[in-house]
Amino acid sequence: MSQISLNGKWILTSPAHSHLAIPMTVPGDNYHALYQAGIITNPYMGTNENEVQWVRECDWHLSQEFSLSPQEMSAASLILNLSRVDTLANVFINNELVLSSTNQFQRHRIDIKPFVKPGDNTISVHFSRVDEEALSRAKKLPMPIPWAVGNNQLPHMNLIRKTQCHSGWDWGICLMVSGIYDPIYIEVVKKIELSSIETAQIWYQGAVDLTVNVKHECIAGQAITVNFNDEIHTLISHESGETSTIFHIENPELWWPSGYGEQPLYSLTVELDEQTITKRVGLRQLELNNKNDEIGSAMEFVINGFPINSKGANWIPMDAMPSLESESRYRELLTSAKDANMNMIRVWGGGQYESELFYDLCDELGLMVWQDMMFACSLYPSTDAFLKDVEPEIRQQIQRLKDHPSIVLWCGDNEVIGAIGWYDESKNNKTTYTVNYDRLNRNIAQWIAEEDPSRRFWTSSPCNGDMDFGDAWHNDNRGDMHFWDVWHSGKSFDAYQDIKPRFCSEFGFQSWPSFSEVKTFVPEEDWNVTSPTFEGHQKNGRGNSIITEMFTRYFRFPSNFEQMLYLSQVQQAIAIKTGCEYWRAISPICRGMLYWQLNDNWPVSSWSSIEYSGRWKQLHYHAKRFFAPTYVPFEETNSELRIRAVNDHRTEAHIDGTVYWMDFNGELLGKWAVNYTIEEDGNDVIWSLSKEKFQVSENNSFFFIEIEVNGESIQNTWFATPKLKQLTMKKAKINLIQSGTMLTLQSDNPAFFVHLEHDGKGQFSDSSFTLLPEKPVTIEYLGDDIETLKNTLRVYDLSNSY
Ligand code: BMA
Repeated sequence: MSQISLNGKWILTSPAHSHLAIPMTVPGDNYHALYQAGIITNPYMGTNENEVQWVRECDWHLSQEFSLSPQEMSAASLILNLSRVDTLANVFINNELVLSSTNQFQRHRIDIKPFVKPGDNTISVHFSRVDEEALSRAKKLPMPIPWAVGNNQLPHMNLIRKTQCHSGWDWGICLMVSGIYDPIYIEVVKKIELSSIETAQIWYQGAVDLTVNVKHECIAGQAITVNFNDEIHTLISHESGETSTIFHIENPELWWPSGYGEQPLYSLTVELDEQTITKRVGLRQLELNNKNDEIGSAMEFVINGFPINSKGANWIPMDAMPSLESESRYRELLTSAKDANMNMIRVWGGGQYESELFYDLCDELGLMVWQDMMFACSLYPSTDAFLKDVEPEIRQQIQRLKDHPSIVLWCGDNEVIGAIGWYDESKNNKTTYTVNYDRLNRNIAQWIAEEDPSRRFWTSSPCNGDMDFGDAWHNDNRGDMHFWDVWHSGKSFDAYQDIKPRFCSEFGFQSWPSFSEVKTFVPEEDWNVTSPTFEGHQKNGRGNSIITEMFTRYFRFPSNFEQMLYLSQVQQAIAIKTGCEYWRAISPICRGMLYWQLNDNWPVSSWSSIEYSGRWKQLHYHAKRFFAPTYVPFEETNSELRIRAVNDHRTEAHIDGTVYWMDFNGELLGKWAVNYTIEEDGNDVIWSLSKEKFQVSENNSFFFIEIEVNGESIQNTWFATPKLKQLTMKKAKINLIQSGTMLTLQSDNPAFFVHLEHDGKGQFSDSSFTLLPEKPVTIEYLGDDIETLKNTLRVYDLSNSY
């Protein structure tokens, strides 16, 4: 019997709208339910965001009936499990208050046995307005605590423990959702409650001891079985409420980040009194190397003794309407990350501690997780009341997550140290606000250290290191860096090459959505980058101007709306590639790069490389190449053009390839074979050419390398200037032959950023690539919507964008 699920159909009502009673699926949110019931229009379409704001100005009630059998009623306790309750919620069982919850990130386990009866029972959850509570909390503060003006559309959301981007962000719609986003259930405890399990690893040469600690109700004498990888240990419950056992594993199969090895996961199952907890355990050693060196100090993750080049992107919540989170979408997004050769994801502090599913998938796919605590871009109070709200949140989240092998770091927040310097109140009183920061942050560090001594705590992202409250946006000697000089400060793309970050955890460049994506949310009369819909779906004040201004710097101005969309994605890909390619070329100085941002939570113009629908932008195809474990970045010195080989593998790699020097008519000016064996974790120059040799034809020619490594082919292209508008590029005529899912492209002239797009689902094996004349390329369509592919397939390239 063990669990009674309360998931499924509930009824949503609002005291402000007495006529309204609609079905709502839990787990889920009220906005989605209102949309499904036809009460509101789809908030993501057109300018509808403005029309649906009334929803946050009401209280909302959710209720459901459930029934209990006499047998269930005979249980010792009936534990109601609630998590991700958003946010200010009173929970009633048969009209009696059993819980007042004020923090979306806390979990609750309440024995409701005293409140229920055999037969029919009612559970109801009353959500109250968050904006009013925030205002009233702000009035009671001992000093003003600045909130994220410019991101949030509502004031003081930093005082409420709710996903910070719900009230809008510089890529995010303002949807103040409420609801319950995790499964809700009653645990039937016959005699003794199984509360939780946790593991710890102690490593020896070639062996590991895995301790399994079981927490239970303080009742002695009950049998507990612990099954690790089919080895069974039987324990007896103890009156202290805790007992443990150790499994010794010789020659364990090691868990590795993607690209470095496999991700074996051992099963662990604990059973007590018909309650079961299962986990999958990855065995791996983890270290964060911050040792001082001749530059400053390292920022290098070391797994199983091997230094890792962390490559990936920042993650935001997958949907502004949590009802739309689903296993298949988590899987699709995270698989897309892995497919682009990423091995790390940063769960950004303005979102949410992710669902179990997210971390299970990261374990499975070998995606390391940099986990922020949920604080971002605002200041936060350090009052007793606030600390009291946050402490259980942090402790519970760490307990919940710490057995995931993918998680490699606990980070205190996103950009909160930096934010001290953003707001007038704190700028003018830095001492007070820095002390205030440290009071909260020090407590968070302490709670985390107590819950998980196995991982490092990192104060903030970005941060120069422990007790360093300096400017980590501009110090590239130590710690992690957020480098925004190109996007927010308007520097040119090559500014990425002016820094040598130890670990760049944020840097980004926006693009507009693809034409296919635009068709899903922009009415045709608004197909214009300054239309109301387009401007409503751009949340970064100067965003559209920056994109357009950058066009004028680097490109010939695109001929129409559709080509503007295409070119914005070329531009984004070039920007991010410029940074990543250079930072890989300086490895091991730089040991990590996570661009901003992987995904979108609604259809919008943003820094993402994957659109809301799951479609890869051009950047994502480029990332697959520039993040490849063995890659060939170009490098320019004063006198030479060079190609390097970088190899992240734990074994040597053999590179076989050709370098082409060609003019824009397709005339070959030079050709070199490259054959090179690059050692593990290696970085060597494998080809070079004196600049004098090609200076005369700089604007008339380009370099191209194609290599085969481990059976995969990777290409890279180099232009003598980032100002592609100056090149003497010829119009390309690209011929496409489709045979089922195979698409063969051929061009008369060299064609660049050749990009395939269609309105259906499914990626291509490659896109946004260079196509040389007389070298046809065959691309595979990896989806199953052949009909849409046939009808809507479009081929773009740079020469035809103007
Ligand atoms: C970063 C993030 C976000 C923001 C992004 C783009 O610093 O932490 O706050 O969305 O910049 O401005």
